[in-house]
Amino acid sequence: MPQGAPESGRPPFPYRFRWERHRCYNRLTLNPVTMLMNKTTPTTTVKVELYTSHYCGYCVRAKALLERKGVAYIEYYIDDQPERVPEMVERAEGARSVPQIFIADRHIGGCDELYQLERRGVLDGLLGLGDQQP
Ligand SMILES: N[C@@H](CCC(=O)N[C@@H](CS)C(=O)NCC(=O)O)C(=O)O
Repeated sequence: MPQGAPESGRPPFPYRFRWERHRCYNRLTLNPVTMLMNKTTPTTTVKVELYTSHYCGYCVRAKALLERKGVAYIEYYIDDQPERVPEMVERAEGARSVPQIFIADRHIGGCDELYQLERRGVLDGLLGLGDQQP
């Protein structure tokens, strides 16, 4: 058996670390599958999309804000789906950094812009949260 061969189905290092991180992120993500598994009820039906990558602190921060609000989002990991990159760049009008965030198909920008909207008190309105926020 080669050195570093998988134990109990785990990929060998260095893939193992990435696999662990992926699992960790997936646990945090309120994607439709996770919501079904955790029986999490979203607080809004507004479509929120994020283009993200692994090992991206800005992505984690952006997702954390949405999760605090109980907002479900669709996440496209561009390292797993490289075909999404041109799509992201086109929708984000040339921006290449991650995250790129869209609320109801409207381009918001990255993590900084998301938090800026929150500070200005307009994010909940865009998310359709109104008075229903927990
Ligand atoms: N100001 C941006 C910073 C995002 C950023 O720097 N993201 C890194 C990954 S954590 C990135 O995409 N770097 C590659 C690049 O800028 O092309 C935001 O708030 O989203």
